[in-house]
Amino acid sequence: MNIFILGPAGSGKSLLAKNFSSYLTSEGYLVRLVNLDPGALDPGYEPDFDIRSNFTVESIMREENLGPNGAILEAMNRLARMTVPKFEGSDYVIFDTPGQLEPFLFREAGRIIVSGFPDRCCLFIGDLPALKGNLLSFYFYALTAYCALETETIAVLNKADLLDHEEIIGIKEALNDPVKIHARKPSNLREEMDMELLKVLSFFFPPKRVPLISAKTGFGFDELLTILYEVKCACGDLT
Ligand SMILES: Nc1nc2c(ncn2[C@@H]2O[C@H](COP(=O)(O)OP(=O)(O)OP(=O)(O)O)[C@@H](O)[C@H]2O)c(=O)[nH]1
Ligand SMILES: [Mg+2]
Repeated sequence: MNIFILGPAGSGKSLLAKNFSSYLTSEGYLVRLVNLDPGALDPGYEPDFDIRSNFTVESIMREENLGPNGAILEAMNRLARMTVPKFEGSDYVIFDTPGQLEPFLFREAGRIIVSGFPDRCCLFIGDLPALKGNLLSFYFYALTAYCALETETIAVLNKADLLDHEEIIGIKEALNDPVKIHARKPSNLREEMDMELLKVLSFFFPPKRVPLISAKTGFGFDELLTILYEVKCACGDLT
């Protein structure tokens, strides 16, 4: 299975790529690690394939006289045109991606890159301490990935080690019953809209499918792997 780790800047994609790969290896799987972030100075692991051996954001900036955002767009276009090794025969190939999500989600390049891999899914990583008061926008972002990439997407809340036990319980309760995100009855149209949207979004991201994890400590990795088994399951009933 090809697992694309996506998420906003600093959400913990690279650390998850590193530590979840080690976890899968320790579980007996054959794992390959691919760095698709041409802007990374040091992803923190030794990838089996590294896009930086073809180009970096910096080299494109110099060659094409572009700024950093233009260069990352050009990098993603180049990536969409090239052949990334498939590592067939591996159980899991983990792809680390850039924190600049726009070229992945709002341009053709992301879909072209991802759709080159038939047996695939995305992990959409959110920074839980930063998002805990705004899970709605996280769901929207994850849903954008799901729609744009036409790929099964698992919303994953990372950095759970930075929350205390009570906060974790509170978040789990809120995920299980999105309406509870509002402690009181909606008092205006905006709150009512949030509540209705959360109900709809929980259909795409069922509570049991939104693991709270820590890329740092490995908390939640077992749960994440179980969800990946379910995604692989041909039955398709993921609730
Ligand atoms: N406490 C804690 N820190 C984490 C966790 N995951 C990542 N971090 C820290 O968050 C920071 C960003 O982590 P990265 O793995 O570089 O995040 P990224 O999403 O790859 O960042 P970009 O590639 O720049 O978008 C680093 O300081 C990590 O050590 C986690 O689960 N818990
Ligand atoms: Mg990274």
